[in-house]
Amino acid sequence: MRITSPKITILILSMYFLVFTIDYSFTEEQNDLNSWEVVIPFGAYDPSFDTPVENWYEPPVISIQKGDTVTWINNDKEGHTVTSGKGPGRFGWMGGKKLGEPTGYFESGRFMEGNSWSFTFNETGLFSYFCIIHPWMEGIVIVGVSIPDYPHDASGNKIEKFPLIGYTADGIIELDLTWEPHILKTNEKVSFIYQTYDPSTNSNLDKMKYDLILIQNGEEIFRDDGLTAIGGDYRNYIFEEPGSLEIRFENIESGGISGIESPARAPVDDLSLRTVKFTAMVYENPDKLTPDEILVQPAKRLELKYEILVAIIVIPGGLAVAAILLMMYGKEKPTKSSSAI
Ligand SMILES: [Cu+2]
Repeated sequence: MRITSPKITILILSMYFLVFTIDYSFTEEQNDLNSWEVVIPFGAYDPSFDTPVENWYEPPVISIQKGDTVTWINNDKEGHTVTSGKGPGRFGWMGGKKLGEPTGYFESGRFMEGNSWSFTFNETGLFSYFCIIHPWMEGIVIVGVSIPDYPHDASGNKIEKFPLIGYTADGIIELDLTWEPHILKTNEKVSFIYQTYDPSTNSNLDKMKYDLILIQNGEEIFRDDGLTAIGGDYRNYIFEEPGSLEIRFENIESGGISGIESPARAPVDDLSLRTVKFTAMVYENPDKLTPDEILVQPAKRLELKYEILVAIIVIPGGLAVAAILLMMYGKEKPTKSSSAI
């Protein structure tokens, strides 16, 4: 196949613009690990639609870790505050001249042009803030917790390897448990995968009945019964909250006839002996902690700019790529008699 140079140029340009556009939309201001800057740009004092600012606070939403410090720098010509709480937003302020509602968690007081104010966040959560002098100015700080790169049990011990192995109190049944992904996070699907064994022979026990119970922060959040049909089973779960977790298998007993002879097949007098417990920690997911409030930012410009980017770069870029692919493969088709496509 031969591609003429103008086509290559178009292809490269399209790719460049696509990549450039994608990069652009994910650009985030990030400094040192523990210190962050938010700039109050020139024009933030002005609530009108032709104000030169793109955002009242730049960036308007900042995601940090617990213990990090945020410094707000005033580059505007008027004094501003950084006040925890909910501002009325530009339209709320315009409509009813309402002022915001401070929560009292942090309050910078007025600081003037060229000055800055810092606050260290030692609590996790979503904190909105505003300027008490110019209440249309709003921003958000999202404080997550640091997620380790390995899983923990509920006592804070590192889980070194999977599967975790547990035994019933009577020693008759071994239960091996693993979960994917290994680090449990909120708002992300987890698969618990487990198998039952006869520890005396190390053979897989099929058709074992069990109840699976998930207890998080002392509260039962999931209960289901099942059968390890071919010696194993699994359940999926999505955690909504972070915190300590107990994964408990109860009432494990033979659920049917099997080809495998084992003491585990015998009737059980005391099912309370047939429990296996594991623990784990669920972490707050910093990637899926989205603000539940939408900020009204200064100008419609932002959206417009995005639309223009899409219209003039992404769509033609995509079309150019499609066209080139069509030209490349479209032309080749008739010449290839035995295509493996
Ligand atoms: Cu202000």
